[in-house]
Amino acid sequence: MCTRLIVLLGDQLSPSLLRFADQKTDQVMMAEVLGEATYVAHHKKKIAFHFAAMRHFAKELRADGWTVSYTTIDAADNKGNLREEIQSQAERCRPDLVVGIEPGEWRIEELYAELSKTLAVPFEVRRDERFFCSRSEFAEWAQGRRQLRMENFYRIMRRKTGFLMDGEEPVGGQWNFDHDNRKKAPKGLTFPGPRTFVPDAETKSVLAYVGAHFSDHFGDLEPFEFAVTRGQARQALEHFIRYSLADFGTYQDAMLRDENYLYHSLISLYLNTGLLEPDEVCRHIVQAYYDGTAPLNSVEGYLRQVLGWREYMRGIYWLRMPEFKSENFLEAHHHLPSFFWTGETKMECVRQAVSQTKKTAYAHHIQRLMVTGNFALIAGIDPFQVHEWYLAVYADAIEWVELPNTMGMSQFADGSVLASKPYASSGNYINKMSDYCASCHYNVKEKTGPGSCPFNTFYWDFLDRNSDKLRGNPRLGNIYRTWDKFDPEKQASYRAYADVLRKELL
Ligand code: FAD
Ligand code: DLZ
Ligand code: SF4
Repeated sequence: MCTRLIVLLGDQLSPSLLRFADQKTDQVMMAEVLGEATYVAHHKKKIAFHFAAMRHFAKELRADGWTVSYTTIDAADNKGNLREEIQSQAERCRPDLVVGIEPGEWRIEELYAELSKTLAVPFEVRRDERFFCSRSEFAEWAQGRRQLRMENFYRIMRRKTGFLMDGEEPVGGQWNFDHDNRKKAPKGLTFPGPRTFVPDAETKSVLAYVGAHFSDHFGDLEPFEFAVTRGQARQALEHFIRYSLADFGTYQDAMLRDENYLYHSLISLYLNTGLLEPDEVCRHIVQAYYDGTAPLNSVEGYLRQVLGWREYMRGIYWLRMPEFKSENFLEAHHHLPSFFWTGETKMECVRQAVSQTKKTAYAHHIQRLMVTGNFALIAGIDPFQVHEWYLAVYADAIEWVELPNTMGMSQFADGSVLASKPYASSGNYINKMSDYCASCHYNVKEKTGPGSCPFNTFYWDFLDRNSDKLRGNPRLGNIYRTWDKFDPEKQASYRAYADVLRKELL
């Protein structure tokens, strides 16, 4: 018997979510269920990370005095899905009230709406207070605006939180220091890499289970080096601040062969499951600037990702779901090529991004946006299939953050709601920001025809194919003027070779 039964999901591993609750009378429930591990075929590391982090969190809650009913994936009475687990725990505990916290995915939002009608006891959904901006606050900001630009939203968040603010003015006199950022990584840089952790006995038993039962899922299970507790996640953050933050901004967009992390933090999976909270991350990052250990361009650049982009993506997700998921503004219908799963392609940039993803369940933002995402966009792959791929393969992928990044920012499937123009580029951008092209089968300098970089042909073909939808975009005016100046034979050669590539690659 308990007064309230509080449901915590695998991305709600934050004690702060229990601030409203009473240890003496309330009970927490958590459940590892097959349904959550298979609604898309998640990367093995992602499943293991969630189960291991959930188990460790439950243990910490119990040590802290909470009563936790926890169903492991191998429990004989495991119901296999959240609906029945919640129903069965509610019957067992017979509370006055079941409490859920705002979930991170639309399908669970629907489940909660259904449970509030069908459960024998009242079901209440509480706000997830870990975010700086509530869903309703974002909706208010968005109302009546023709364009929802991240930069405007970010400034409001800076003012609201006071991070890097000098009264009403931004510290350093500017909101954005990107002109100091985004350099190619020169030879000779050393990268500390993220803090790694050795699995304990609990995590090892999860790894054994996942290895035995999810062997058909994408990705390598081991080595498994993620943090699985809040304490470890904090160490990972401190390690990043100490060794990488200072150079984060400058080389944020760089890509190097066989370098998985460069100066990136690898904390999105900890933030998205709640092992770290956005407020503690922002406070520690900003402190590094005041302590003089990291320059403003890096600190502001990092703050913008967490306080700006992350909150903005969540706001857009809840504003635009459920229609968002089926949008396809550019009417792209090709199937996702098999090399997204195997990495077997002669395009070195794609090979690097996919094989690294397979090994680590991680790729940094520019690999996701300008390599795999860019390829899918300009080749005309169905955005829903692209979305399902990103949701499955990255350890940090929860739909509220993955879907707007994929369907909105990367695939332009919402037609300019999120991004003011498509993130489409030829091989030139990849060559500028990486060392991939030097060892590629294709020649980035060749514009089209056999042996040329496929990104070059697909780029112009993409603009040409989507001319009726994109030509009017003021940010694409110059590029369409360039296309219009190509003589008709040159234009025809791009179109013809794009057909050849589609047959070869898709
Ligand atoms: P860093 O580069 O060190 O950045 C710091 C933090 O800023 C991240 O941990 C993250 O919390 C936040 N951040 C940075 N960019 C974004 C962004 N665009 N949106 C939201 N938060 C951001 N991020 C996810 O957390 N989950 C996803 O499923 C996801 N899917 C993506 C899919 C596509 C197609 C693209 C283009 C981007 C996606 N991102 C996603 C955003 C971004 O790529 C990752 O947050 C980042 O690569 C995580 O690595 P990191 O922790 O090393 O980040
Ligand atoms: C990703 C994931 C996995 C693999 N397994 C579980 C699980 O067994 N139980 C659970 O509560 N959550 C899991 N998660 C995270 C959920 O998918 C996430 O909580 C929902 O998508 C709601 O945001
Ligand atoms: Fe990628 Fe083209 Fe460079 Fe090859 S040449 S690595 S396909 S951008």
